[in-house]
Amino acid sequence: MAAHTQNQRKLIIASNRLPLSVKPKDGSYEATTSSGGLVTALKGLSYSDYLWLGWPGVEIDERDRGSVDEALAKENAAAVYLEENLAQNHYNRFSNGVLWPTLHYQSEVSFDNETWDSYQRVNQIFADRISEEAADGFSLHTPFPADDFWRGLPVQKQLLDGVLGSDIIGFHTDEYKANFAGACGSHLGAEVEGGNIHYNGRTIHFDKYVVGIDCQRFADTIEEPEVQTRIQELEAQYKDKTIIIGVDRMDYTKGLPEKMEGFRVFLDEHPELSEKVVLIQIAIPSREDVKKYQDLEAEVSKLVGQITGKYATPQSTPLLYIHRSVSFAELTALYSVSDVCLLTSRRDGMNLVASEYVACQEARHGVLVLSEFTGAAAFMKHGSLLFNPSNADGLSKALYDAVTMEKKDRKKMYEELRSFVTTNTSAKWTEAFLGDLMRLRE
Ligand code: ADQ
Repeated sequence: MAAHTQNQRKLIIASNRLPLSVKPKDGSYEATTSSGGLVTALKGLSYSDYLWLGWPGVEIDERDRGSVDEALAKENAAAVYLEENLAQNHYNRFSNGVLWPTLHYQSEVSFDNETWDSYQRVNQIFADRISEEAADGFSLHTPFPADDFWRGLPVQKQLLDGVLGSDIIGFHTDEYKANFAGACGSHLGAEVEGGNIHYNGRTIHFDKYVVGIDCQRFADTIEEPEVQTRIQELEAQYKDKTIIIGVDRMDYTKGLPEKMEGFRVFLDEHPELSEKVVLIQIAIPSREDVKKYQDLEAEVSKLVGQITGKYATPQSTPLLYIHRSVSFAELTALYSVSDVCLLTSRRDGMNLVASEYVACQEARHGVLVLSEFTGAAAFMKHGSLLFNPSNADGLSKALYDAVTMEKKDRKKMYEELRSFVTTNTSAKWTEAFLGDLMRLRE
Protein backbone atom coordinates (compact mmCIF):
# COMPACT_ATOMS: atom_id res chain seq x y z
CA MET A 1 0.00 0.00 0.00
CA ALA A 2 1.30 3.50 -0.74
CA ALA A 3 -0.11 6.91 -0.01
CA HIS A 4 0.71 10.59 -0.06
CA THR A 5 -0.06 12.73 2.95
CA GLN A 6 -2.63 15.41 2.27
CA ASN A 7 -0.50 18.45 2.91
CA GLN A 8 3.00 17.30 2.16
CA ARG A 9 4.73 15.29 -0.53
CA LYS A 10 5.76 12.58 1.92
CA LEU A 11 5.22 9.05 0.67
CA ILE A 12 3.69 6.58 3.13
CA ILE A 13 4.27 2.87 2.53
CA ALA A 14 2.32 0.39 4.61
CA SER A 15 2.94 -3.35 4.64
CA ASN A 16 2.14 -5.93 7.30
CA ARG A 17 5.78 -6.43 8.30
CA LEU A 18 8.29 -3.63 8.38
CA PRO A 19 11.32 -4.29 6.13
CA LEU A 20 13.31 -4.12 9.38
CA SER A 21 13.68 -6.34 12.41
CA VAL A 22 14.02 -4.77 15.84
CA LYS A 23 16.20 -6.34 18.50
CA PRO A 24 17.24 -5.22 21.99
CA LYS A 25 20.81 -3.89 22.10
CA ASP A 26 22.74 -2.30 24.99
CA GLY A 27 19.60 -1.46 26.95
CA SER A 28 17.97 0.12 23.90
CA TYR A 29 16.80 -1.16 20.49
CA GLU A 30 18.40 -1.51 17.07
CA ALA A 31 16.72 -1.92 13.65
CA THR A 32 18.24 -4.17 10.94
CA THR A 33 17.05 -4.81 7.36
CA SER A 34 15.09 -8.01 6.73
CA SER A 35 14.56 -9.96 3.48
CA GLY A 36 11.85 -10.79 0.95
CA GLY A 37 10.46 -9.87 -2.44
CA LEU A 38 8.72 -6.66 -1.33
CA VAL A 39 11.93 -5.35 0.26
CA THR A 40 13.85 -6.10 -2.94
CA ALA A 41 11.22 -4.53 -5.16
CA LEU A 42 11.34 -1.29 -3.18
CA LYS A 43 15.16 -1.13 -2.90
CA GLY A 44 15.30 1.13 -5.93
CA LEU A 45 12.97 3.67 -4.34
CA SER A 46 14.06 7.05 -5.58
CA TYR A 47 12.02 8.99 -3.00
CA SER A 48 13.97 9.86 0.10
CA ASP A 49 11.05 11.54 1.85
CA TYR A 50 9.09 8.46 2.83
CA LEU A 51 7.80 6.74 5.94
CA TRP A 52 7.32 2.98 6.08
CA LEU A 53 4.59 1.79 8.47
CA GLY A 54 4.33 -1.81 9.61
CA TRP A 55 4.34 -4.35 12.39
CA PRO A 56 7.83 -4.86 13.88
CA GLY A 57 7.33 -8.65 13.99
CA VAL A 58 7.27 -9.03 17.79
CA GLU A 59 5.18 -7.71 20.66
CA ILE A 60 6.87 -4.67 22.18
CA ASP A 61 6.18 -3.77 25.78
CA GLU A 62 4.60 -0.30 26.17
CA ARG A 63 7.58 1.02 28.14
CA ASP A 64 10.02 0.05 25.35
CA ARG A 65 8.04 1.63 22.55
CA GLY A 66 9.80 4.98 22.85
CA SER A 67 13.22 3.46 22.14
CA VAL A 68 11.83 1.28 19.33
CA ASP A 69 10.25 4.37 17.75
CA GLU A 70 13.62 6.10 17.96
CA ALA A 71 15.51 3.22 16.32
CA LEU A 72 12.93 2.98 13.52
CA ALA A 73 12.78 6.72 12.89
CA LYS A 74 16.47 6.58 11.89
CA GLU A 75 15.43 4.20 9.10
CA ASN A 76 12.39 6.23 7.91
CA ALA A 77 10.07 3.71 9.56
CA ALA A 78 7.41 3.62 12.27
CA ALA A 79 5.80 0.73 14.09
CA VAL A 80 2.17 -0.32 14.11
CA TYR A 81 2.09 -2.13 17.47
CA LEU A 82 -0.01 -5.26 17.80
CA GLU A 83 -0.61 -7.68 20.66
CA GLU A 84 1.02 -11.04 20.03
CA ASN A 85 -2.24 -13.02 19.87
CA LEU A 86 -3.92 -10.57 17.50
CA ALA A 87 -0.83 -10.47 15.28
CA GLN A 88 -0.65 -14.27 15.17
CA ASN A 89 -4.33 -14.63 14.24
CA HIS A 90 -4.06 -11.93 11.62
CA TYR A 91 -0.77 -12.95 10.05
CA ASN A 92 -0.24 -16.67 10.57
CA ARG A 93 -3.82 -17.81 10.59
CA PHE A 94 -5.75 -15.54 8.24
CA SER A 95 -3.05 -14.03 5.98
CA ASN A 96 -0.84 -17.12 5.69
CA GLY A 97 -3.51 -19.77 6.30
CA VAL A 98 -6.38 -18.41 4.19
CA LEU A 99 -5.38 -15.53 1.93
CA TRP A 100 -1.92 -16.67 0.77
CA PRO A 101 -3.10 -20.14 -0.40
CA THR A 102 -6.25 -18.74 -2.04
CA LEU A 103 -4.27 -16.14 -3.97
CA HIS A 104 -1.89 -18.90 -5.10
CA TYR A 105 -4.68 -21.01 -6.59
CA GLN A 106 -5.01 -23.44 -3.67
CA SER A 107 -8.51 -24.50 -2.73
CA GLU A 108 -7.77 -26.10 0.67
CA VAL A 109 -8.09 -23.36 3.25
CA SER A 110 -9.42 -23.38 6.80
CA PHE A 111 -11.56 -20.31 7.35
CA ASP A 112 -12.98 -19.35 10.74
CA ASN A 113 -14.69 -16.23 12.06
CA GLU A 114 -12.22 -15.59 14.90
CA THR A 115 -9.24 -15.16 12.57
CA TRP A 116 -11.35 -13.15 10.11
CA ASP A 117 -12.28 -10.86 12.99
CA SER A 118 -8.58 -10.44 13.92
CA TYR A 119 -7.72 -9.72 10.30
CA GLN A 120 -10.33 -6.94 10.17
CA ARG A 121 -9.22 -5.49 13.51
CA VAL A 122 -5.57 -5.31 12.42
CA ASN A 123 -6.58 -3.68 9.15
CA GLN A 124 -8.58 -1.12 11.13
CA ILE A 125 -5.55 -0.38 13.32
CA PHE A 126 -3.47 0.18 10.17
CA ALA A 127 -6.21 2.29 8.58
CA ASP A 128 -6.45 4.50 11.69
CA ARG A 129 -2.71 4.98 11.64
CA ILE A 130 -2.72 6.29 8.08
CA SER A 131 -6.15 7.88 8.22
CA GLU A 132 -4.98 11.37 7.33
CA GLU A 133 -4.08 10.20 3.82
CA ALA A 134 -6.08 11.49 0.89
CA ALA A 135 -5.06 9.25 -1.97
CA ASP A 136 -3.84 5.72 -1.61
CA GLY A 137 -2.83 2.80 -3.74
CA PHE A 138 -2.72 -0.93 -3.29
CA SER A 139 -0.15 -3.17 -4.90
CA LEU A 140 -0.70 -6.92 -4.93
CA HIS A 141 2.57 -8.89 -4.89
CA THR A 142 0.93 -12.28 -5.22
CA PRO A 143 -1.10 -13.63 -8.14
CA PHE A 144 -4.82 -12.89 -8.19
CA PRO A 145 -6.38 -16.28 -8.88
CA ALA A 146 -8.99 -17.47 -11.36
CA ASP A 147 -12.55 -17.20 -10.04
CA ASP A 148 -12.94 -20.90 -9.24
CA PHE A 149 -10.34 -20.40 -6.49
CA TRP A 150 -11.34 -16.92 -5.40
CA ARG A 151 -15.09 -17.36 -5.00
CA GLY A 152 -14.60 -20.28 -2.58
CA LEU A 153 -13.42 -17.81 0.06
CA PRO A 154 -16.39 -16.99 2.34
CA VAL A 155 -15.33 -13.34 2.82
CA GLN A 156 -14.27 -12.66 -0.75
CA LYS A 157 -16.81 -9.87 -1.32
CA GLN A 158 -15.70 -7.98 1.80
CA LEU A 159 -12.06 -8.29 0.69
CA LEU A 160 -12.79 -7.02 -2.81
CA ASP A 161 -14.82 -4.17 -1.35
CA GLY A 162 -11.89 -3.28 0.93
CA VAL A 163 -9.31 -3.29 -1.87
CA LEU A 164 -11.61 -1.10 -3.97
CA GLY A 165 -11.28 1.53 -1.24
CA SER A 166 -7.93 2.40 -2.91
CA ASP A 167 -7.63 4.91 -5.71
CA ILE A 168 -5.17 2.81 -7.66
CA ILE A 169 -4.50 -0.93 -7.69
CA GLY A 170 -1.42 -2.57 -9.18
CA PHE A 171 -0.87 -6.15 -10.39
CA HIS A 172 2.13 -8.02 -11.77
CA THR A 173 0.57 -9.43 -14.94
CA ASP A 174 -2.37 -9.04 -17.33
CA GLU A 175 -3.72 -12.39 -16.14
CA TYR A 176 -4.03 -11.30 -12.48
CA LYS A 177 -5.45 -7.98 -13.57
CA ALA A 178 -8.14 -9.67 -15.67
CA ASN A 179 -8.98 -12.14 -12.87
CA PHE A 180 -9.43 -9.27 -10.43
CA ALA A 181 -11.61 -7.24 -12.78
CA GLY A 182 -13.69 -10.34 -13.49
CA ALA A 183 -14.22 -10.95 -9.75
CA CYS A 184 -15.24 -7.31 -9.12
CA GLY A 185 -17.73 -7.53 -11.98
CA SER A 186 -19.22 -10.89 -11.02
CA HIS A 187 -19.34 -10.53 -7.24
CA LEU A 188 -19.81 -6.81 -6.62
CA GLY A 189 -21.57 -5.77 -9.80
CA ALA A 190 -18.78 -3.25 -10.43
CA GLU A 191 -18.47 -1.88 -13.94
CA VAL A 192 -15.11 -2.35 -15.63
CA GLU A 193 -14.16 0.06 -18.38
CA GLY A 194 -10.63 -0.08 -19.78
CA GLY A 195 -8.22 0.60 -16.90
CA ASN A 196 -10.98 1.79 -14.57
CA ILE A 197 -13.44 0.12 -12.23
CA HIS A 198 -16.59 2.06 -11.37
CA TYR A 199 -17.92 1.09 -7.97
CA ASN A 200 -20.14 2.76 -5.35
CA GLY A 201 -19.99 6.07 -7.20
CA ARG A 202 -16.17 6.07 -7.34
CA THR A 203 -13.66 5.34 -10.10
CA ILE A 204 -10.68 3.18 -9.25
CA HIS A 205 -7.72 2.92 -11.60
CA PHE A 206 -6.13 -0.53 -11.97
CA ASP A 207 -3.18 -1.61 -14.06
CA LYS A 208 -0.19 -3.88 -14.56
CA TYR A 209 3.03 -2.45 -13.11
CA VAL A 210 6.02 -4.62 -13.95
CA VAL A 211 8.11 -5.10 -10.84
CA GLY A 212 11.90 -5.37 -11.15
CA ILE A 213 15.22 -5.14 -9.36
CA ASP A 214 18.08 -2.67 -8.96
CA CYS A 215 20.50 -4.18 -11.54
CA GLN A 216 23.24 -1.70 -10.72
CA ARG A 217 23.41 -2.91 -7.13
CA PHE A 218 24.29 -6.40 -8.39
CA ALA A 219 26.79 -5.09 -10.97
CA ASP A 220 28.52 -3.02 -8.27
CA THR A 221 28.59 -5.90 -5.79
CA ILE A 222 30.19 -8.25 -8.35
CA GLU A 223 33.04 -5.73 -8.73
CA GLU A 224 33.83 -5.67 -5.01
CA PRO A 225 37.22 -7.30 -4.31
CA GLU A 226 35.92 -9.81 -1.74
CA VAL A 227 33.12 -10.90 -4.09
CA GLN A 228 35.65 -11.31 -6.92
CA THR A 229 37.80 -13.46 -4.61
CA ARG A 230 34.77 -15.55 -3.69
CA ILE A 231 33.84 -15.98 -7.39
CA GLN A 232 37.37 -17.22 -8.14
CA GLU A 233 37.27 -19.64 -5.20
CA LEU A 234 33.94 -21.09 -6.32
CA GLU A 235 35.10 -21.34 -9.95
CA ALA A 236 38.21 -23.23 -8.86
CA GLN A 237 36.23 -25.50 -6.56
CA TYR A 238 33.68 -26.37 -9.25
CA LYS A 239 35.90 -26.11 -12.33
CA ASP A 240 34.77 -29.46 -13.75
CA LYS A 241 31.09 -29.03 -12.90
CA THR A 242 28.03 -27.35 -14.26
CA ILE A 243 26.47 -25.40 -11.40
CA ILE A 244 22.69 -25.15 -11.15
CA ILE A 245 21.47 -22.59 -8.62
CA GLY A 246 18.11 -22.41 -6.87
CA VAL A 247 17.17 -19.65 -4.40
CA ASP A 248 13.72 -19.73 -2.83
CA ARG A 249 11.98 -18.87 0.39
CA MET A 250 10.94 -22.13 2.05
CA ASP A 251 7.34 -21.78 0.91
CA TYR A 252 5.07 -24.39 -0.68
CA THR A 253 4.29 -21.96 -3.51
CA LYS A 254 7.95 -22.19 -4.61
CA GLY A 255 7.65 -25.90 -5.52
CA LEU A 256 10.71 -27.21 -3.67
CA PRO A 257 9.47 -30.84 -3.43
CA GLU A 258 8.67 -30.62 -7.16
CA LYS A 259 12.21 -29.36 -7.79
CA MET A 260 13.70 -32.28 -5.88
CA GLU A 261 11.46 -34.82 -7.66
CA GLY A 262 12.38 -33.38 -11.05
CA PHE A 263 16.08 -33.34 -10.20
CA ARG A 264 15.87 -36.95 -9.07
CA VAL A 265 14.30 -37.93 -12.42
CA PHE A 266 17.04 -35.95 -14.18
CA LEU A 267 19.75 -37.91 -12.34
CA ASP A 268 17.97 -41.26 -12.86
CA GLU A 269 17.78 -40.55 -16.59
CA HIS A 270 21.34 -39.21 -16.87
CA PRO A 271 23.36 -40.97 -14.17
CA GLU A 272 26.55 -40.13 -16.11
CA LEU A 273 25.94 -36.47 -15.19
CA SER A 274 25.72 -37.08 -11.45
CA GLU A 275 29.39 -36.18 -10.97
CA LYS A 276 29.30 -33.42 -13.58
CA VAL A 277 26.51 -31.24 -12.24
CA VAL A 278 25.73 -29.78 -8.85
CA LEU A 279 22.45 -28.22 -7.78
CA ILE A 280 23.11 -25.65 -5.06
CA GLN A 281 19.73 -25.04 -3.43
CA ILE A 282 19.37 -22.19 -0.98
CA ALA A 283 16.09 -22.39 0.91
CA ILE A 284 15.62 -19.29 3.05
CA PRO A 285 13.71 -20.11 6.26
CA SER A 286 10.23 -18.56 6.19
CA ARG A 287 7.07 -18.55 8.39
CA GLU A 288 8.67 -21.21 10.56
CA ASP A 289 5.95 -21.15 13.22
CA VAL A 290 3.25 -22.26 10.72
CA LYS A 291 2.71 -26.04 10.72
CA LYS A 292 2.35 -26.30 6.94
CA TYR A 293 5.81 -24.75 6.58
CA GLN A 294 7.31 -27.10 9.18
CA ASP A 295 5.87 -30.07 7.26
CA LEU A 296 7.27 -28.70 4.03
CA GLU A 297 10.74 -28.38 5.53
CA ALA A 298 10.59 -32.01 6.70
CA GLU A 299 9.44 -33.15 3.25
CA VAL A 300 12.22 -31.27 1.44
CA SER A 301 14.89 -32.54 3.88
CA LYS A 302 13.71 -36.09 3.26
CA LEU A 303 13.90 -35.74 -0.52
CA VAL A 304 17.35 -34.14 -0.27
CA GLY A 305 18.48 -37.08 1.86
CA GLN A 306 17.15 -39.59 -0.66
CA ILE A 307 18.90 -37.92 -3.60
CA THR A 308 22.26 -37.45 -1.90
CA GLY A 309 21.96 -40.91 -0.36
CA LYS A 310 21.66 -42.38 -3.83
CA TYR A 311 24.10 -40.23 -5.80
CA ALA A 312 26.73 -38.70 -3.50
CA THR A 313 30.19 -40.23 -3.43
CA PRO A 314 33.06 -39.54 -1.02
CA GLN A 315 34.44 -37.13 -3.67
CA SER A 316 31.33 -35.38 -4.85
CA THR A 317 27.62 -34.72 -4.45
CA PRO A 318 25.15 -33.57 -7.12
CA LEU A 319 23.07 -31.68 -4.53
CA LEU A 320 23.99 -29.12 -1.90
CA TYR A 321 21.16 -27.95 0.30
CA ILE A 322 21.53 -24.78 2.36
CA HIS A 323 18.58 -24.12 4.66
CA ARG A 324 19.55 -20.72 6.03
CA SER A 325 20.00 -17.17 4.89
CA VAL A 326 23.21 -16.27 3.05
CA SER A 327 24.83 -12.83 2.77
CA PHE A 328 24.14 -10.61 -0.22
CA ALA A 329 27.82 -10.90 -1.28
CA GLU A 330 27.66 -14.70 -1.18
CA LEU A 331 24.31 -14.72 -3.04
CA THR A 332 25.76 -12.50 -5.77
CA ALA A 333 28.87 -14.70 -6.10
CA LEU A 334 26.72 -17.84 -6.36
CA TYR A 335 24.45 -16.29 -8.99
CA SER A 336 27.55 -15.27 -10.99
CA VAL A 337 29.25 -18.68 -11.10
CA SER A 338 26.13 -20.71 -11.95
CA ASP A 339 25.44 -21.97 -15.48
CA VAL A 340 21.76 -22.58 -14.88
CA CYS A 341 19.10 -21.14 -12.54
CA LEU A 342 16.23 -23.51 -11.75
CA LEU A 343 12.97 -22.02 -10.43
CA THR A 344 10.02 -24.34 -9.97
CA SER A 345 7.23 -22.28 -8.34
CA ARG A 346 3.78 -23.84 -8.34
CA ARG A 347 2.51 -20.26 -8.35
CA ASP A 348 4.47 -17.04 -7.89
CA GLY A 349 3.32 -13.43 -8.25
CA MET A 350 6.44 -12.55 -10.20
CA ASN A 351 9.70 -14.10 -8.87
CA LEU A 352 12.55 -11.69 -8.55
CA VAL A 353 15.23 -14.36 -8.16
CA ALA A 354 14.93 -14.90 -11.94
CA SER A 355 15.80 -11.23 -12.53
CA GLU A 356 18.62 -11.25 -9.97
CA TYR A 357 20.22 -14.25 -11.65
CA VAL A 358 20.08 -12.51 -15.03
CA ALA A 359 21.63 -9.35 -13.54
CA CYS A 360 24.67 -11.41 -12.45
CA GLN A 361 25.18 -13.28 -15.74
CA GLU A 362 26.71 -10.64 -18.05
CA ALA A 363 29.84 -12.75 -18.42
CA ARG A 364 28.53 -16.32 -18.39
CA HIS A 365 25.16 -16.08 -20.18
CA GLY A 366 23.53 -18.68 -17.95
CA VAL A 367 20.28 -20.43 -18.79
CA LEU A 368 17.06 -19.70 -16.90
CA VAL A 369 14.84 -22.76 -16.41
CA LEU A 370 11.58 -21.26 -15.24
CA SER A 371 8.19 -22.55 -14.11
CA GLU A 372 5.43 -21.44 -16.43
CA PHE A 373 3.38 -20.53 -13.33
CA THR A 374 5.51 -17.57 -12.29
CA GLY A 375 4.51 -14.03 -13.23
CA ALA A 376 8.07 -13.71 -14.57
CA ALA A 377 7.29 -16.35 -17.24
CA ALA A 378 4.84 -13.93 -18.87
CA PHE A 379 7.73 -11.57 -19.59
CA MET A 380 10.75 -13.86 -19.85
CA LYS A 381 9.32 -16.72 -21.90
CA HIS A 382 11.43 -16.01 -24.99
CA GLY A 383 14.70 -16.04 -23.08
CA SER A 384 14.11 -19.02 -20.80
CA LEU A 385 13.14 -22.69 -20.87
CA LEU A 386 9.62 -22.97 -19.49
CA PHE A 387 8.10 -26.09 -17.96
CA ASN A 388 5.24 -27.25 -15.73
CA PRO A 389 6.71 -28.10 -12.29
CA SER A 390 4.12 -30.83 -11.62
CA ASN A 391 5.56 -32.80 -14.51
CA ALA A 392 8.87 -34.22 -13.25
CA ASP A 393 9.72 -35.58 -16.73
CA GLY A 394 9.18 -32.16 -18.29
CA LEU A 395 11.33 -30.53 -15.61
CA SER A 396 14.07 -33.10 -16.17
CA LYS A 397 14.00 -32.50 -19.92
CA ALA A 398 14.16 -28.70 -19.57
CA LEU A 399 17.09 -29.07 -17.18
CA TYR A 400 18.92 -31.42 -19.55
CA ASP A 401 18.40 -28.97 -22.44
CA ALA A 402 19.79 -26.17 -20.26
CA VAL A 403 22.85 -28.10 -19.10
CA THR A 404 23.73 -29.16 -22.66
CA MET A 405 22.87 -25.90 -24.46
CA GLU A 406 25.39 -24.54 -27.00
CA LYS A 407 27.17 -21.29 -26.15
CA LYS A 408 25.67 -19.36 -29.06
CA ASP A 409 22.12 -20.34 -28.06
CA ARG A 410 22.81 -19.37 -24.47
CA LYS A 411 23.97 -15.97 -25.60
CA LYS A 412 20.92 -15.43 -27.78
CA MET A 413 18.50 -16.32 -25.00
CA TYR A 414 20.46 -14.29 -22.48
CA GLU A 415 20.19 -11.14 -24.60
CA GLU A 416 16.39 -11.44 -24.41
CA LEU A 417 16.45 -11.78 -20.63
CA ARG A 418 18.94 -8.99 -20.15
CA SER A 419 16.90 -6.57 -22.17
CA PHE A 420 13.80 -7.26 -20.02
CA VAL A 421 15.63 -7.04 -16.68
CA THR A 422 17.57 -3.86 -17.44
CA THR A 423 14.51 -2.11 -18.86
CA ASN A 424 12.03 -3.06 -16.13
CA THR A 425 13.89 -2.05 -12.98
CA SER A 426 12.56 -1.44 -9.48
CA ALA A 427 13.08 2.31 -10.00
CA LYS A 428 10.89 2.19 -13.10
CA TRP A 429 8.19 0.28 -11.22
CA THR A 430 8.03 2.76 -8.32
CA GLU A 431 8.05 5.70 -10.72
CA ALA A 432 5.20 4.24 -12.79
CA PHE A 433 3.05 3.33 -9.78
CA LEU A 434 3.69 6.47 -7.77
CA GLY A 435 3.54 8.63 -10.90
CA ASP A 436 0.01 7.38 -11.60
CA LEU A 437 -0.92 7.81 -7.94
CA MET A 438 0.22 11.44 -8.02
CA ARG A 439 -1.50 12.15 -11.33
CA LEU A 440 -4.76 10.81 -9.90
CA ARG A 441 -4.44 13.06 -6.86
CA GLU A 442 -3.89 16.08 -9.01
P1 ADQ B 1 8.85 -13.56 -2.44
O1 ADQ B 1 7.88 -14.68 -2.36
O2 ADQ B 1 9.64 -13.28 -1.23
O3 ADQ B 1 8.14 -12.21 -2.91
P2 ADQ B 1 10.82 -13.39 -4.73
O4 ADQ B 1 10.22 -12.48 -5.74
O5 ADQ B 1 11.49 -14.58 -5.29
O6 ADQ B 1 9.78 -13.96 -3.70
O7 ADQ B 1 11.85 -12.55 -3.88
C1 ADQ B 1 12.68 -13.12 -2.88
C2 ADQ B 1 13.75 -12.10 -2.52
O8 ADQ B 1 14.46 -12.49 -1.32
C3 ADQ B 1 14.79 -11.96 -3.61
O9 ADQ B 1 15.01 -10.62 -3.86
C4 ADQ B 1 16.03 -12.58 -3.00
O10 ADQ B 1 17.27 -12.05 -3.39
C5 ADQ B 1 15.83 -12.27 -1.54
N1 ADQ B 1 16.71 -13.17 -0.83
C6 ADQ B 1 17.10 -14.36 -1.23
N2 ADQ B 1 17.97 -14.88 -0.36
C7 ADQ B 1 18.12 -14.00 0.60
C8 ADQ B 1 18.88 -13.97 1.77
N3 ADQ B 1 19.62 -14.96 2.16
N4 ADQ B 1 18.82 -12.87 2.51
C9 ADQ B 1 18.07 -11.85 2.13
N5 ADQ B 1 17.30 -11.84 1.04
C10 ADQ B 1 17.33 -12.91 0.29
C11 ADQ B 1 6.80 -11.76 -3.17
C12 ADQ B 1 6.02 -12.61 -4.18
C13 ADQ B 1 6.78 -12.71 -5.49
C14 ADQ B 1 7.06 -11.31 -6.04
C15 ADQ B 1 7.69 -10.43 -4.97
C16 ADQ B 1 7.79 -8.97 -5.44
O11 ADQ B 1 5.78 -13.91 -3.65
O12 ADQ B 1 6.05 -13.45 -6.43
O13 ADQ B 1 7.95 -11.41 -7.14
O14 ADQ B 1 6.94 -10.44 -3.75
O15 ADQ B 1 6.57 -8.46 -5.80
